[in-house]
Amino acid sequence: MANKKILASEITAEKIYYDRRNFLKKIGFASAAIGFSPLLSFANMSQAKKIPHDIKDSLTSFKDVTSYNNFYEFGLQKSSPKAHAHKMKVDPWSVEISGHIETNKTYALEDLVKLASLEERVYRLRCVEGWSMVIPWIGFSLSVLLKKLALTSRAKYIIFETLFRPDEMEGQKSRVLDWPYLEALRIDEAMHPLTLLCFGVYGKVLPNQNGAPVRLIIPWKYGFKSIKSIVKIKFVESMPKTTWALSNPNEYGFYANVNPNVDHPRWTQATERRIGDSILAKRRKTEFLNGYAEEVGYLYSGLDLKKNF
Ligand SMILES: Nc1nc2c(c(=O)[nH]1)N[C@H]1C(S)=C(S)[C@@H](COP(=O)(O)O)O[C@H]1N2
Ligand SMILES: [Mo]
Repeated sequence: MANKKILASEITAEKIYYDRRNFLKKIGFASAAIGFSPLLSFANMSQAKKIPHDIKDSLTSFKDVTSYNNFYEFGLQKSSPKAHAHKMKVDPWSVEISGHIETNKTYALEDLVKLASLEERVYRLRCVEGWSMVIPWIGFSLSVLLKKLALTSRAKYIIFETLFRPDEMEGQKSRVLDWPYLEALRIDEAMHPLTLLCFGVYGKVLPNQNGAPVRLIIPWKYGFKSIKSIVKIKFVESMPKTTWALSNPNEYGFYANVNPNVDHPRWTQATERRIGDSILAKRRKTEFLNGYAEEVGYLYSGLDLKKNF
């Protein structure tokens, strides 16, 4: 009886996925024809090169990373994305790139992921609501992609757009936000090597609730800048209006740099609750630029961060 239990728990989702693929291969189905994206396999992700980091805190559990989420396209509760994101179809997937570049370009996901070898990077994620996690993301620097595109001199900002498909993303049927979800960065922020184009987490392809199949991670900014499930990228000349800044400009700015010295109008940003800590644990001190000031502080020299929050 005990034995049987162990065996059952060993049959993980990946194993089932793998066995099914091997089986289909043996019987001669092309993986593309049956809707797998062979380049985004578990095997790819588990081979990502581990990049050294100096975060001493332990990783947030896989369970918390994949079940306590913000993805308003699937509802407002932290549990909504996990409950509903499986309805989003992520294969086929492509990313359309336009604006101030020499020629517009569309990348199939399979081609995008091939632009560079994948890396596993452990980053802190600090949500504007006051909680944080430590997460092993997989991807490569967004700069790899940007260097392949011939930007014109008018490309000063980069806009990202999430999938808009209300039939699969039921949260989009309500007007809580102005859909599709839009985020943007200054080009120098986007070019910074820490800015990650992310395809996986914890050695696996991104679960839908974490923004499959491709999202952004900007570790020194509040989580809402790290836009999920990207389908469009556009280069523009002037600072665009982004989703959260549009919905409440007094509370959410364009920059959204993690800053313990600039409070949200309704709560402090000086401390945070690490997801997974005991209810009795003390809140942790939030670090300026989420602890990445040495790397990215220069981007904001001369900028009044109280005004440009
Ligand atoms: N498209 C889209 N991207 C999004 C969000 C969203 O609601 N829609 N939520 C953001 C917020 S507020 C946070 S904190 C992070 C959460 O990422 P995670 O669920 O993978 O931890 O995703 C960000 N990206
Ligand atoms: Mo967030």
